[in-house]
Amino acid sequence: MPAKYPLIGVIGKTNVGKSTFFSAATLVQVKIENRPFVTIEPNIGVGYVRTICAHKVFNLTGCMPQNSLCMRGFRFIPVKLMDVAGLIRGAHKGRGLGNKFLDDLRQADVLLHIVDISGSTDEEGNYVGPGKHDPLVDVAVIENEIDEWFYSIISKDWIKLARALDTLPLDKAIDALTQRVSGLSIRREHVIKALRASKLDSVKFASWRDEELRTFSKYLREASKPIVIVANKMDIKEAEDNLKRLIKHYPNRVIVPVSSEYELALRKATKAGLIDYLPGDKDFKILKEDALTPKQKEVLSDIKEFMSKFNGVGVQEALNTAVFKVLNNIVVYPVEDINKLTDSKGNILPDAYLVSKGTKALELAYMVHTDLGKGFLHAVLAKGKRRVGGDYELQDGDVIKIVSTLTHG
Ligand SMILES: Nc1nc2c(ncn2[C@@H]2O[C@H](COP(=O)(O)OP(=O)(O)OP(=O)(O)O)[C@@H](O)[C@H]2O)c(=O)[nH]1
Ligand SMILES: [Mg+2]
Repeated sequence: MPAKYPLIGVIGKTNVGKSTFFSAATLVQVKIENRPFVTIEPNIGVGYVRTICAHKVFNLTGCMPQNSLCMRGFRFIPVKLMDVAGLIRGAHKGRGLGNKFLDDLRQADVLLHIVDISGSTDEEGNYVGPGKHDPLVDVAVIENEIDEWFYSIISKDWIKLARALDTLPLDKAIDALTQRVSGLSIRREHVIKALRASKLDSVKFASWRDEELRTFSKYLREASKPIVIVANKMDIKEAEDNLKRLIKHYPNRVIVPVSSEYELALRKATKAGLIDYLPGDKDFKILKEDALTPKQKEVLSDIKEFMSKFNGVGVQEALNTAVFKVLNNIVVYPVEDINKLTDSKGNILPDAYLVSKGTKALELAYMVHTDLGKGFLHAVLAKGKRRVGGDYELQDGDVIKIVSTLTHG
């Protein structure tokens, strides 16, 4: 199984800033307007998660990244982002643009739920001005639409499937069920988790009624497509009280305060050479004071103030939270030369792989190349030149050489 980039789905009510967030994270230019249903077809782009680069950890002067980027000692590793059309209440019954377009997110590993925390848009996504709408309502309404979408896929032809599942021992039934939902990027462990959480692991499948099916679908969605709440438009005054209420109301949810608009402005200013800023920084430096218009100066000063208050503008934090905290991914660096930390061509720390916590050295070997896996002998960690076996559990930041009888990978 080759290493795959995590796919992050950007979802939310219409006109809350999904495309602005997407554009800020990927610098792909997309349509952004202050009215509902601007985005119709999905936008796909590449964003990055940020971590300290191993070359810093190993006290090297630099590296030669191939599958990722290194800037100022930070490794930026690609992730895929997908921005889809907006939802409204009743989308699963066909309101607005419906929810069929969510099928584009079948392969998503994690969802970012963009919420207009300033409360500037009503239930239908019309602009009504800050503080006029309660964003807490949106969280419940939109996530219900997501769960309805999931339920409609899982429940399709259920009776027929359930009867077949009941003829199998539980272990095989779980395999068959996983197979059936694999198009939703659902793995066996997700199915097991959902069965346990819904206390349905010893109940005959064919006896599930609508209620059981809904409960199971909800847990399965939570396990396979966890949602991070992005409290967007934090730059608007009214947002702060709403954020406090949101956190109080959802104490167990992962919530990241963000200003997508500020991040987009910072990235554009960086591209234009006006400022020095790396996504995820908590501050920036103005490079060309003279080239700035009074308006630009004013905006940058507002952004600076915001950043010191919120520890940055939040877009990078949202991506990092989704991949590292929620998906529990870690970063590992496969190399060929364990002394120089290079690949066969002499590139220093060329590749940074995102893998799930718990991934074993042998599994990594297969991800790098099937041959490396097939001929696996052992692995060596750069730290302490320690030799480890195939069942060694990789740790975040590991630089590792796979020793294999088949080295032509
Ligand atoms: N103040 C502020 N405005 C924002 C922010 N993010 C987005 N907006 C504004 O919100 C409006 C809607 O932004 P979009 O990114 O088009 O929203 P969307 O969710 O993609 O909308 P649809 O595709 O129509 O569903 C635009 O006017 C943006 O400039 C933010 O962080 N702060
Ligand atoms: Mg949009």
